[in-house]
Amino acid sequence: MKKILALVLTVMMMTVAAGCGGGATKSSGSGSGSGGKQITMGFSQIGAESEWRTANTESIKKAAEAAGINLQFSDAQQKQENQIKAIRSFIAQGVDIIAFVPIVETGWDTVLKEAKDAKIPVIVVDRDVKLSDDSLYAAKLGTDSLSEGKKVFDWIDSYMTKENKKPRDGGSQFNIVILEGTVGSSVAIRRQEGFKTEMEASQNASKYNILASQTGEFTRQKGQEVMESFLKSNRDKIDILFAHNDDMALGAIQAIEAAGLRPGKDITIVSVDGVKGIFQAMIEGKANCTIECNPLQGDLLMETAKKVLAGEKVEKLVYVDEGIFPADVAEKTLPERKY
Ligand code: GYE
Repeated sequence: MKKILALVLTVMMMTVAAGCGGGATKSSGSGSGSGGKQITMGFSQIGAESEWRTANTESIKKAAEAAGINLQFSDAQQKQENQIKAIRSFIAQGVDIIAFVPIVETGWDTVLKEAKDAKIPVIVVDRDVKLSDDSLYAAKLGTDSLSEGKKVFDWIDSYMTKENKKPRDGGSQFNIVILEGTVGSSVAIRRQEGFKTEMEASQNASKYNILASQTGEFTRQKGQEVMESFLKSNRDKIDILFAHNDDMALGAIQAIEAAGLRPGKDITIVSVDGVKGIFQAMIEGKANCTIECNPLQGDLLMETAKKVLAGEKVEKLVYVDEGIFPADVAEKTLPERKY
């Protein structure tokens, strides 16, 4: 009797633990994974902070369904501790494989060691992790944030030159403000690094000055608030906004208009992601370019998971494809955008 009670309690605890960190949902994928047995994947998503993240989640859920993989999905609501709890509950449940988007790049060694000790392979998705031991993950899938940051500067430099722009304050430098992504995330660190190193290496480096740079946490609301503060102190000096994602750029556009300035004209705006909202803003002449960062990683994740579980060799690091979309192609491109 005691054994039955203990078993019932354990199952109840695991069910509750799997729900930690907000919306744990389970998709009842049909069909089978590798070797006939249906694969169960524990997936820890960081939250729903942007249009990009929503598209990333949708892609993963749809791909699990299509691949016949039983997805245990956990939403960490922007908290690393909820991700760690979710990964521990996946281990307790004995899932076949774990995948997660690391909200920040450090602090994962202990829990990934627990997964390794439990012989559960781990796939890192979208963002990057800093680990003491690369054997703690089977594969990393994502996008090249460093390259995205470099592309932003290169596009801005070519645009300011081609358009023969002049600094708004009559000085000799274009003043840049930057809305950074989540503090400590690999994406924010690398996009900033790529932008700055490309600017410093440029023959036009002396034409640019970073006036202010602050996190807008990848959200539209915070992007608007921080841009309001930038404008309060430097309304007539800002020439360029680099937003680490489109959502913050969209929030900043509202702040720029509220300050009586013309986004996309008085202030040149370049951001990263390529979500539909920024294409609409570019069509309206309120933004100038978006550097694509592809969230549609679901199919690649499921395919990689099946290979890992089948003991097949997989690339340790795979980047998904991404392009550059200036305003002059926005109208014809928007209809074919998938997110
Ligand atoms: O740029 C942003 C999201 O990790 C690449 O996170 C992703 C970033 C993306 O909130 O919109």
